Amino acid sequence: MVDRNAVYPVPETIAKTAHLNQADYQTLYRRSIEDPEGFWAEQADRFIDWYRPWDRVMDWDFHEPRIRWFEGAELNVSHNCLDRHLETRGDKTAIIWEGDEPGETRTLSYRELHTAVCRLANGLRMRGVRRGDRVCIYMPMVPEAAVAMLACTRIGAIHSVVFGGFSPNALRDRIQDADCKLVITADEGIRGGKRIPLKANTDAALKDCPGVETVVVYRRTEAEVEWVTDRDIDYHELVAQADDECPPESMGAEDPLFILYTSGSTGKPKGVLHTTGGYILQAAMTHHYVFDYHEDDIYWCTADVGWVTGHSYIVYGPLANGATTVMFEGVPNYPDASRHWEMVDRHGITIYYTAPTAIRALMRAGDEPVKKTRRDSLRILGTVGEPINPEAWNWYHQVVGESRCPVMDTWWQTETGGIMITPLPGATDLKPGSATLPFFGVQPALMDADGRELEGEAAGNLVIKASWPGQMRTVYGDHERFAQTYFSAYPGCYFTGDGARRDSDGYYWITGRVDDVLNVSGHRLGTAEVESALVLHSTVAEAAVVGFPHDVKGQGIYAYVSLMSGKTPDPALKQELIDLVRKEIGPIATPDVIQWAAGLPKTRSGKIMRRILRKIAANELDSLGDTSTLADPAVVDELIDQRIEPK
Ligand code: 6R9
Repeated sequence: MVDRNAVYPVPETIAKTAHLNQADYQTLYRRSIEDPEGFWAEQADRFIDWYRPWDRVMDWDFHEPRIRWFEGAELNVSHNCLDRHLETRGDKTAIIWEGDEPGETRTLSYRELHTAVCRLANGLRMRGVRRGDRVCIYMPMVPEAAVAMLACTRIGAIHSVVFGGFSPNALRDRIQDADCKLVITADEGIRGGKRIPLKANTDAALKDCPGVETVVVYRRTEAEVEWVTDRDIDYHELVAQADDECPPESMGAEDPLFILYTSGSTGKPKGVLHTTGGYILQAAMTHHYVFDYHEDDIYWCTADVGWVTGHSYIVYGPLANGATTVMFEGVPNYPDASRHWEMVDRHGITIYYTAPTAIRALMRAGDEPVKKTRRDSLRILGTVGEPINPEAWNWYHQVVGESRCPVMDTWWQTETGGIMITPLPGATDLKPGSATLPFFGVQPALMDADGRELEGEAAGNLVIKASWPGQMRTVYGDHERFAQTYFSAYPGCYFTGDGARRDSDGYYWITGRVDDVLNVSGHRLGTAEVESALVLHSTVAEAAVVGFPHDVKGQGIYAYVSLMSGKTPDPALKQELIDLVRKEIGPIATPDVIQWAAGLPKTRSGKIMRRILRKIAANELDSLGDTSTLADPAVVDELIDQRIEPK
């Protein structure tokens, strides 16, 4: 049985070498809140190389909202991740890459990575990419994905990485929204032995993207692909023609660095915009403290560069700190459930950062695949993406880390740029399932439904009361949506969309989203996105999508679908709807359950009561709550009768 009140103090071995102990954390945290300008100026000096200093550390107002950090300063992110390391770390391994098949590896030193980035940066320029232009990166997990990101930052182009699991239509929407002029992709990706037709997907997406002038194609599998003369160019041909010296652009601290699309509770995914100075500082500094990073660590974050975790903790944070970062192309259970642990042994990994869904999936495979490996190089473990249940935390701590490695449960979001609530290895006693305490400069608070701040032990909606350098600056092309989404619910505060509880030690326990955002295997999805895909089908009158608790995925997707009158449901139609969702969004959005619904529970004003639909999906029929306000309470009984138990 899991002891839910257990507290794990800092292990002796960690305490001996840790950058910070508990008293250091408290002193620094207090300083970061009482004198943010002084604190952040010091950190900015320490972690980042600037071409020109700032005129002002911060200038923000959540009412407008307006957020600026280090205005007036100039820097270049690729310089910070590469050039400044060359003198002391030129031959140090920057990237260890492991392919989908075990043992297929490549390493790039800082010098080699620098050259690769300069060449591609020049190649992009030859293709007409200029400062401020948007470049879409739709790549598998190969080093060239990181090279592409860094090449953009080198010339001041704004990248928009789109996860390789997204469908052509999802890719098209993102390219159109950011008005990208160039796409970097690959012939195919490979994950878990399966091929992903990235170039074919790109070709399909680009049918409706006239603004794209160039497609750069990296050959991963050498598969035969269609070729559009004049538009398409082979990655190797492009870089072969390009010079290997490329002076970095001097960028303003508030110049855009990248756009990354993420799901919200309404409408299409939003283009989260991050800027240059604040973001890179947040990424570098959190990577250093949260993982207690030391020069000889071998660091592995198992995310994909298509998500924010890959941006901040595979590429930007580790490389800014001159670390060796591992990039893995495959999946945790291919060829078997020992893969990650074998990789830990083979590469001597010391810091391992993954998602609860991966931990739960591997936990299911039992202890044997773990125990047959050594894992004695491991020092620090981390998790991110969703709440981790104490059972999974315990297994991770005891079985994977042999009770020796502290587990950093890091809470943050695409919008926050970097880690916000987290333990620090040498400073924080751990409680399984709690993200514990705020990082430097972060001021979390809990709000009740009426917008009143709750004190002490409490549960409510999680907001952040003051800006931090890595905060998103706007929704690309739609500042009003930025204001509405994050700053209207609790005026003067940033609203996270998450609920949380604070215990008597001031520890935060994130309980999950309080809006209509799903978290499926750590992937964010809006219920509205899935619903809009379903209603595209000509037979569908209405659809309502909710999440339900899923043992491995965290949440599964339960869809209630009403058909147009006269249409009759059948299994073939179900398959058509599933295919439609996969086509519109991608396989990650595949509904686990589709239940035909003659009617949906609605208020008299016509609002769908999702609360009731969630209860039915979760089979919590005793706590349906008040259904008397429904326009037609009888629909609930019918939905319950026809409920489908998820597999
Ligand atoms: C980094 C990332 C953000 C949402 C966030 C929350 C959930 C992330 C968590 C966590 C509990 C943690 N989340 N980390 N919930 N404990 N340690 O995942 O960004 O994809 O934007 O998702 O993920 O619900 O609001 P993103």
